[in-house]
Amino acid sequence: MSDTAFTPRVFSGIQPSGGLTLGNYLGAIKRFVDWQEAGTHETIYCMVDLHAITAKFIDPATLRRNTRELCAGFIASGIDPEKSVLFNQSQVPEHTQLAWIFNCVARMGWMNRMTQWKDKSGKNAEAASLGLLAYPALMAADILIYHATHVPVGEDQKQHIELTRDIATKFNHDYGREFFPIAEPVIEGAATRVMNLQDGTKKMSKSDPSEKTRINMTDDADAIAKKIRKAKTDPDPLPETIEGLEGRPEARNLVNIWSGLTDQTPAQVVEANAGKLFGYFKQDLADIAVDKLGPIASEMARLMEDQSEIDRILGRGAERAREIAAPILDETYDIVGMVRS
Ligand code: AQP
Repeated sequence: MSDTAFTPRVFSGIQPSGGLTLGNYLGAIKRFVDWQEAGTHETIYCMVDLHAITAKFIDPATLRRNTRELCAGFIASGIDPEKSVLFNQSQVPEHTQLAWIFNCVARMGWMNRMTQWKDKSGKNAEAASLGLLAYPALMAADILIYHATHVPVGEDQKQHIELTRDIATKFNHDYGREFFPIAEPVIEGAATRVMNLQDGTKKMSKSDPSEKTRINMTDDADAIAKKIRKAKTDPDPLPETIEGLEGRPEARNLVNIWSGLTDQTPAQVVEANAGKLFGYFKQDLADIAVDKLGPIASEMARLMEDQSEIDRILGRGAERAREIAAPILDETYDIVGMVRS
């Protein structure tokens, strides 16, 4: 395997820790589809089920359902399992095998500095799982087991990609080989950080206890419209220019969502709606959201009726993933000095 020339390859994953949100769709899946359609890179997308059990206990039936529903969400949004490799992480054991090597490369100080670890372990880090602390090393393995060169993610994952780069750099340096690529995070567009509908300073999250804070990709038209109508805003109308949204996080968030759904820039959205009261803006935004998301939700429901077909797609995806991952793991073991007979 060449030490310097890496196949242009995109990898990204989503946790089946709950139902897909509009944040996951705009910040991740919609952009995964763009990479797939651009055809410039091989595209590999994963349901990271091993990550999903790091933060809190998930009932096994729920985890299985979430994983299949996430797969349906990928496909309904435009990921074609023939064009992209689509699979769940636990069916490709090379991820955890490489993660062990990376656990021995990463330093405790690096892991302790991760903001997601600090946020999710909260005030009682002693009670958090070891898996939650090690999460970014597994994520580095998810990416590097495919020698991925580009990783499209939302803003919140930037620090983990930086850690992936640090792990690759240290491995390459320690073993004196340019074996792992230094993967580039790709964080683009207006909707890389979709915020909570009730608090514009917090990220929209699938595990937030309140349903009102997020739009789920399985929500029906009524639920979408209601959540947008009830989204928190301030009393002022839309400003004349984008600068007028400064210090108005909830207003900015709705403009970003409009932008993400329509592919207009936030400045164009503001210009087209200047002076409009939020009551009307939210009504129009609800119509746009229902129009875009409704067909995805219906297709997800249709796909979920045939779970054996979803399992077949995941099984085939895992086989294709292993064809890439297994030789990279073998060579890693060889570089590290594990006897292979
Ligand atoms: N609100 C968001 N805006 C933009 N992008 C987002 N992503 C997540 N939330 C937003 C992006 O979606 C991809 C998959 O994320 P994940 O499911 O692996 O984990 P997460 O970032 O922790 O997402 P959640 O919804 O907040 O999950 P929980 O609640 O389980 O922690 C990533 O590219 C992420 O950036």
